[in-house]
Amino acid sequence: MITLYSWNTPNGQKTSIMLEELCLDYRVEAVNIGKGEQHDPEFRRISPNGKIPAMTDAEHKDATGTPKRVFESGNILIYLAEKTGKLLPARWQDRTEVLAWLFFQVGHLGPMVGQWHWFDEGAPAHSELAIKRYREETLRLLEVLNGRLGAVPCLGGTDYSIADIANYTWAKSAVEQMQDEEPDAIAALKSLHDWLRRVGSRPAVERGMAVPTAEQKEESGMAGPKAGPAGGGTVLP
Ligand SMILES: N[C@@H](CCC(=O)N[C@@H](CS)C(=O)NCC(=O)O)C(=O)O
Repeated sequence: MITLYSWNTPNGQKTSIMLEELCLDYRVEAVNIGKGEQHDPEFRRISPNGKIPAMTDAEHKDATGTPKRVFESGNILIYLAEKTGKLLPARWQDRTEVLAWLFFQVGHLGPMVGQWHWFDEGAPAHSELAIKRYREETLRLLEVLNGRLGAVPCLGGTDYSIADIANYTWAKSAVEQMQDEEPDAIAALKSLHDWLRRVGSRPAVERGMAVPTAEQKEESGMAGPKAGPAGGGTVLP
């Protein structure tokens, strides 16, 4: 049995969409990052960097009977693709294109949108320079996606893959966030909008976007709020 530790954020939703696409049996532990549950020492044994999403897979246990841990959302997508032989092509010419767009999200789109969001809404002090820098970079990355999707139906080429899943949640969030500020620039991204509609209408994507549900949050047994610096604190093995 797989256990997914997650919350309703683009990185978390990437992994629940993947599990839904693969029709795998999994249970959800909701980790309320607004309350600091990501700093729980028990959780950090699974996710050493104190971030969601993370996962355990009881199909593979070590000598002590501890299920295999899998952390970092991009790694989770690759792990699940390799476990099932789905959504990541085996042919190297196709695989390298899918992985390129996966890493584009992990290294560019996610961090830029995340920083833009934080400087715009979460930072204790206003920095126009930082907001401008991350907003412009986000828009540029959306334009890169739009260019690619003008040439091929899916980011990896012809087939839907983990590259589409990874970029979907972040592109959706960025487009929604930028719509009011840059309406003309966002409206011009026709191929991106078409892809967002196509990916967003997949039943597995709709289900994955809703995880953790209110019910899953209620059932989760995290010990409660924990004090701890964002992304810092004691490093556990
Ligand atoms: N590189 C990581 C980033 C994960 C990440 O930043 N997760 C955020 C939610 S989207 C989080 O856990 N934030 C809590 C915190 O920073 O304390 C991944 O792709 O899994």
